[in-house]
Amino acid sequence: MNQPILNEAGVAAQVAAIFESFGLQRNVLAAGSFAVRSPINGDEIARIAEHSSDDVKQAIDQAQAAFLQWRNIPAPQRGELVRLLGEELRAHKNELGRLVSIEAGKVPSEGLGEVQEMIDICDFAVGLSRQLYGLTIATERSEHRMMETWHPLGVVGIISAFNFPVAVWCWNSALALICGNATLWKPSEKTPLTALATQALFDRALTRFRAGGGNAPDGLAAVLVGGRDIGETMVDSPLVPLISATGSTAMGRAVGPRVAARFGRSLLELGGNNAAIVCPSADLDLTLRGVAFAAMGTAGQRCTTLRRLFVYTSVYDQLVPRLKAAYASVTIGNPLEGGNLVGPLIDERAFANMQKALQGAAAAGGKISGGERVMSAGGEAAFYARPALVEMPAQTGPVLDETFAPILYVIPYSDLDEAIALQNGVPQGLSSSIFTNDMREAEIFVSSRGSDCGIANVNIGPSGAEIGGAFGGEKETGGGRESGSDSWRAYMRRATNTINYGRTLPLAQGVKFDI
Ligand code: UN1
Repeated sequence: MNQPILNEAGVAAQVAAIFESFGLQRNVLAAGSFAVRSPINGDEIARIAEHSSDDVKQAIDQAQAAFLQWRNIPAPQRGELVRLLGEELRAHKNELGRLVSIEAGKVPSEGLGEVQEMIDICDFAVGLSRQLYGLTIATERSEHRMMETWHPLGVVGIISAFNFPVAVWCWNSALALICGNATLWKPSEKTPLTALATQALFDRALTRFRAGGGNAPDGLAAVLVGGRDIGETMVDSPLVPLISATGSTAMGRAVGPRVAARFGRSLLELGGNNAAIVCPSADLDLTLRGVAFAAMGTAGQRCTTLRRLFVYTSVYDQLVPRLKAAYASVTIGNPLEGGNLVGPLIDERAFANMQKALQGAAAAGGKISGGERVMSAGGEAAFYARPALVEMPAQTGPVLDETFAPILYVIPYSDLDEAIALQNGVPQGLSSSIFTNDMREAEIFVSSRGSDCGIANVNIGPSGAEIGGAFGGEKETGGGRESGSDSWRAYMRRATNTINYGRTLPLAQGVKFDI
């Protein structure tokens, strides 16, 4: 690449134009000392203002005050605000998607796909705003009624990662808001610009909501830019009853116990070490495409990325050479230039971690194809890598870890139970797949003796989930569930109500207490 990719006339100018089109001042991009870089070429694209711990405390107080008002607004009206957010996202999908590409390095269809997830969850939340159902429960006493009611929780603290810089906020916020909560958002230090842009779209929706007669307090949803201390202040605050954190298992280990120490709730979506099993009856064309996207897409930087592949011995020699050919030919480079399927790793450290894992794999007997740095793609300060396919003799060494990079470990197997045991034999439990046309194998895989993950798919790779399902996983993945199904319950508190509409006072369990 001879010409600079990001310069004043190029991508930095695009960032400024996107900010302006969202109603933000261009000078926000030069308002402080918090440096933001694009992984596309490693260049600095902004220096923004950082929030202090005092700012965070103030924001928590303001969010708490907002919550006290917002909880009184009927849920379907709260849904109207989220509907307007969805409209803003639809209207600005291209710009926000491009900003995701610039700041997180995603190829255009994945940047746009991320915004589509936001739109989808807004639609879902709007419908849900009329469906926050509680149960009516049979009571053992006459002239009594027993029911469950769901109430807003308070301020929800959201900690998000660089790889889905905006969608994960939206999964949490769209639900939290319709449930009657206020939200505070600490985005990844690597991707604050997309957060500021998203906040601007939220503010536009809020203005329109108010113009239409809606009653929404200030401080209902705020973004806090900065480092670890911002997260720590939220994590330790008794005014933040729920912390929803997405990131590494190490981060979750720091967050979970601290929130638990004050009896707060945490919703953790942590590391994955996702596997797929390729059975003898698998449709190998479909498998090839499913594996390629799941393992190489987003440069291996999804928490759902396919990292381990167990291939039945009789199809190994048909599938693995084809996979190797796909790995050798995949287009790697600037995600803003048409046609590339694999963009950059987020930074140098990600590349170093990838190389370390590959060295560990080689030491454990792995045969590596790919994995090298692709130098011409973005210059010295950018880190593009050819995805690596590693044929391993066994599940050892780095295969047991989540390395946030495009490495696929391939291991042969000859017995389905053995393959399921291997697939479950790691500390993480996010997502999993089986490729098979044998109904029995498919059903075993999704049964209680099959995959132990939060997501178990058939003839689909482990990544790229729709928002309608509950998203999250078991074991070191943290146990939280976000997004669809009944995940909304995590953002509310449940009350059991027993109502006596009679004139006597029968006690439960037949207890007598006559005075
Ligand atoms: C993540 O990587 O943190 O299922 C989320 C998927 C996406 C979400 C990934 N819908 O791959």
